Amino acid sequence: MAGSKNEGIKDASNYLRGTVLEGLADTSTGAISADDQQVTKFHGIYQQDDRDLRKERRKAKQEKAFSFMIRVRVPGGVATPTQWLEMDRIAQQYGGSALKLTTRQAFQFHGVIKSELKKTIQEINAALLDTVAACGDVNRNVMCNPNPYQSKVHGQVQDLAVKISDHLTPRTGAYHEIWLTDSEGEKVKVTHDPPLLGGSFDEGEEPIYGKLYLPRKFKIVIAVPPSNDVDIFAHDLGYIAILDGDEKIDGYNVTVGGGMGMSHGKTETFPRIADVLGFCTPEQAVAVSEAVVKVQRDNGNREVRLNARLKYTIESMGLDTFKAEVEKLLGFKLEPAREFAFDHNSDRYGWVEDHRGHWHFTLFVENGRVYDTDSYSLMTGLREIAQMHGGDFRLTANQNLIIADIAPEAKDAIEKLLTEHKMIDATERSGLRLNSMACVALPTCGLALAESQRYLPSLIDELDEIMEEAGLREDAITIRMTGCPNGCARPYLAEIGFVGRAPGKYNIYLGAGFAGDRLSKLYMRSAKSEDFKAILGPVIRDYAANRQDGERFGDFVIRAGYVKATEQGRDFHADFIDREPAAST
Ligand code: SRM
Ligand code: SF4
Repeated sequence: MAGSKNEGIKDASNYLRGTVLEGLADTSTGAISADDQQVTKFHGIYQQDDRDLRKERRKAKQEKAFSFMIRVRVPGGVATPTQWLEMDRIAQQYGGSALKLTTRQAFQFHGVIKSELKKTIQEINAALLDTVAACGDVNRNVMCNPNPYQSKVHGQVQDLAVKISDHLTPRTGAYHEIWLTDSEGEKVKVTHDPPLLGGSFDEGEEPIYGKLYLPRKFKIVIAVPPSNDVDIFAHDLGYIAILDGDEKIDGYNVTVGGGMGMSHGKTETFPRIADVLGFCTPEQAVAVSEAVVKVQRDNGNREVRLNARLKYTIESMGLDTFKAEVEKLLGFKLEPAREFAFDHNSDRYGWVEDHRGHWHFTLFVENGRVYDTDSYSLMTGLREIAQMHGGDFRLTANQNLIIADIAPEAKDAIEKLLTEHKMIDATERSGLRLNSMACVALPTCGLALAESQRYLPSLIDELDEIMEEAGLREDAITIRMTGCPNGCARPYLAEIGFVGRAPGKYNIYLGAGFAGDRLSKLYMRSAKSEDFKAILGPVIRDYAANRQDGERFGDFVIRAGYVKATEQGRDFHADFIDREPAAST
């Protein structure tokens, strides 16, 4: 058939079955076939290998140290204490005693070996969570603003996230057949039988997606202004809640065509800020998601995978034509978009009391990594909180965690645990660190060109010396790093962004909007990590000395002429001024 290799794999997979079951039964290797690696992504599972071990394994003539990453879908990022405890236990048992909170409000386990993969998935399902459609060319985890204290409408937004997620979940029975069966093919008893997954084993049809699913991944978020903590403009489809007073949602502005991923040296790829398409009522929101997905299904580029995301479909169709196609499927016109304003895209830390007198604690989790070290028992502390917590946990889109809905009488006990395990201290980190994010990168990510989450913390130590000297310790500046240009920590929406090009070398981007509403611009290409202090020191000092009242770092670097503003993604690569890095000090 015509189309990219992945289209052929989807076509031949019989609605995402492939030969995964046979591959799992093959004990001669820790891997599965290349085609099945594409199929298992739709089930939330990625084959990886430990890249730190590649050299020695090659020398010893052993196959790579294969293992699997499992992504658990958590619509809206809400997990119960029981689910938290199960995620913790599964991480201890199968996932190297570490849990990852992702930039899309999901859990990830790394290092799960093939022989334990099926058991792990079954135990995740037994915890009333699942991994279906956490990855792959389908709609993924639906995100929403996680802050329950922000207004009385949070519950409505969370409900919509779950509704859209359920509506767009693939219906194939493949997930059941492969993961929720025993070696005889008999269905195993798990308490969570994802309700919308066809349920019947021979159901093959996909009413929304069809046989080839979408041309590429698809991401949906819901934001409640003024907080843009879900980075709405980075996603294929978004809903901006428009409130009627502080108790009711009047409807949503619909955004389309955001995305971060690009490839170095390929200017036909670029990050893009989503456009506002119009306004819909709460009752219309699910239908809008289906219509947008279908227009992308039928018009997305299936030949060239690099240009298959919705952002490129909109660039090639034009926004007006795209909108007309969506409205044709809907059978009604979207209303004109309403006024809205965002003021930040990162999280707000510490204690907040809500309108019912309940408490919520937003905890800084550096790069979303939950694990214990000799000096910081984060994982143990959160386990002890989960054992006595009567509210819930909320994963944020900035890889942090809200211990939410704490009754007034339980607050002291939770605060005691937060203090004992030094989690309270974590919220007192510098402004730069609290607004930082790094993607996974090495050693598990097969696409990483440079370090990210293992490097950013020490870079922030260095930059904080400059910030402190300049009197900026408490100042919030968003800083994000990724190990490659795919943009998993949304670096092009950070005021300072580092994007890996090679070991120890990064592109530096400056000038994104603090509210996540403007893309950054390349400031220096392939800068060496040992030069970062010398490169950024003068800019930070200039900002401290010459900023205007309330001026954000991202706005200052544009006004001061360090970079030109990027109006929209197609201009992302324009106006780059090639500079030599300042000499190292
Ligand atoms: Fe991502 C691929 C990790 C959020 C854009 N991403 C990957 C893979 C699976 C690598 C691969 O394909 O082999 C990474 C696995 C690394 C590992 O070892 O865990 C990976 N992405 C992540 C996570 C875990 C980063 C993190 O540190 O939190 C995030 C998981 C989110 C989730 O729960 O679903 C993650 N990825 C994102 C985001 C941010 C977002 O969506 O808000 C983006 C940019 C937004 C976007 O989609 O445009 C993102 N990831 C990509 C891309 C580029 C897509 C593109 O359009 O070009 C790839 C590569 C690809 O798809 O081919 C990718
Ligand atoms: Fe891997 Fe690149 Fe994503 Fe980082 S940005 S996790 S290196 S794909």
